[in-house]
Amino acid sequence: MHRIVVLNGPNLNLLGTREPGIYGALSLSDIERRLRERAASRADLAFHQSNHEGDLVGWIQEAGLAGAGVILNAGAYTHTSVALRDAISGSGAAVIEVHLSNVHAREDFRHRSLIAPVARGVIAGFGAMSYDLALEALLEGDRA
Ligand code: CA2
Repeated sequence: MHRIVVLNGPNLNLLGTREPGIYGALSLSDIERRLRERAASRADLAFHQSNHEGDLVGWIQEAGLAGAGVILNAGAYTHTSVALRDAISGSGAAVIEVHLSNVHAREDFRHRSLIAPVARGVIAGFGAMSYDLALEALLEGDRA
């Protein structure tokens, strides 16, 4: 069974409450539910959210040690965090960076990701489906 850890960074706990025009109407629990339905018997999913950078660093390190794939929406830390980048490269975890919104169609400061160069790939702009696509990419990548 493939192990996949889904990590969500700061403010993503607010999904579904505000800014539906940018992030969609689904809550993070809704996203978790649809991802678990899609994964079904194909992957063993763990799902976490934290507003604290160190929590995300810890979960990435654990995933690397466990050989689990990671779907990471690092939120605003995407654009600022050397610590998350170092955790990914240092742990060897296979990470797919995801975003609900198309960050490249937004403010300039969202165009730069410190994580993208050490990620397997980046999926942005498809709302909750960004997570679905990342799941498929991780499962397909394991078959390649
Ligand atoms: O599009 C994404 O998934 C982002 O990672 C979301 C982050 C943003 O900083 C990134 O640039 C792109 C922000 C998440 C904040 O989510 C909220 C949801 C509802 C209300 C307020 C914030």
